[in-house]
Amino acid sequence: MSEKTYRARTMKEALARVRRDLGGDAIILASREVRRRRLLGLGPRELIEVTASATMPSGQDPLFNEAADKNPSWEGAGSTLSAGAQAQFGEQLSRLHAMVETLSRQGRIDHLLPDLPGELIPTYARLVEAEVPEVLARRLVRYVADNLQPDQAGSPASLQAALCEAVEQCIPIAPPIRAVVGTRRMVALVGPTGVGKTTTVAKLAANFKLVHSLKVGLITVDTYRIAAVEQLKTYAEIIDLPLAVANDPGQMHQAIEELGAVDMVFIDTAGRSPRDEVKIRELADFMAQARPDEVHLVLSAGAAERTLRSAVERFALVRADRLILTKLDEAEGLGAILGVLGQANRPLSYLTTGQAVPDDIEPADRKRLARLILGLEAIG
Ligand SMILES: Nc1nc2c(ncn2[C@@H]2O[C@H](COP(=O)(O)OP(=O)(O)OP(=O)(O)O)[C@@H](O)[C@H]2O)c(=O)[nH]1
Ligand SMILES: [Mg+2]
Repeated sequence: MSEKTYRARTMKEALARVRRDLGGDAIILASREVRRRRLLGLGPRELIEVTASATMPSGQDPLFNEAADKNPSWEGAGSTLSAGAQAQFGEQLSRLHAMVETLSRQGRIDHLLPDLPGELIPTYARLVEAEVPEVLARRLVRYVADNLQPDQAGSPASLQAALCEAVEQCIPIAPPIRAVVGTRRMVALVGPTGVGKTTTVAKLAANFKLVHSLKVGLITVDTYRIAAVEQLKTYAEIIDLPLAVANDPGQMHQAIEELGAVDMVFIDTAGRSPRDEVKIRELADFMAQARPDEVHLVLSAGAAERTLRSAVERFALVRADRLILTKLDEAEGLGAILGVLGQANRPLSYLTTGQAVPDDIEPADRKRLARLILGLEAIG
């Protein structure tokens, strides 16, 4: 098993290279920050250096091939290892473990993570690979390291549970929408274009009507595109709900009155580009007239961290008090949203996991999201 060293600007980039070169099962032996001399001052001065080693698939590791030669039943990849090969493999693993410990004691693991127990390096790598922002990943691993009981350090299951718990601490949760028969509760969904607002309104409305047997009405203020009104109208017809349209903020009261005595009103709004401050202000005017009980900012879980952060910043004008994360089924590297949740300082109300109305929605659950972020659980 040979060691290889990779240098990149960020830990994430370095790990991506390791993965590309050595495969997903590669073992990270050490990582550190290095300074380099730059030609004509070009390129970054600080780089992350990662030393990794491949865990060879059986049949490719010379160690196993050697065993195969001595074992006539060997048939290449996937075959059962002989007892001798297993013993040798175990020995090699212990040597590797000892090496990591030595490196760790020498402070060569990473000065970004001083005193990090060697066992936690894969934990850190897992967070970075899940696209958790590096600063947060370091904080999480630090937290796990500081709270680890001596008997937990050697147990991967305990480490995983501790990490999961640490991630859960970063996920604020809002209770699901609470509706009371005879009391009108108004909920508006706002957010960037195409994130799934209308679909989510339809999912929520259908669930409150069909599962909770409440009287539900819909309002759309998305009158910019004919197709948008048609889209909500279609859902309203299928679910059999009254729909009112407000063309400008002044029509909001009338639209609410048109719905009559309902227990729940869902307001669907036009998608706004976070860069379009004028349109976001107009949306804020609609909200000022409607005075909804809850405003949920809808964000696509698959969006880049920068995009999510800018949406949170720009939509602050609309005073959203909760977040809905959509398209979890499409997203890769959910870790980015952890940093965004910290910035948004708003609890998560719902998660959506597909296009199907009304099924693909669930109340946000801290444990479930933490496990999804860490890749310990799959959607569905
Ligand atoms: N995979 C997946 N697709 C979704 C989900 N939610 C919505 N979509 C799809 O995303 C697309 C856009 O959904 P809409 O509900 O029209 O989005 P919107 O935010 O109302 O869009 P605008 O009104 O144009 O801003 C549609 O094709 C939906 O089926 C989800 O949870 N997962
Ligand atoms: Mg829409």
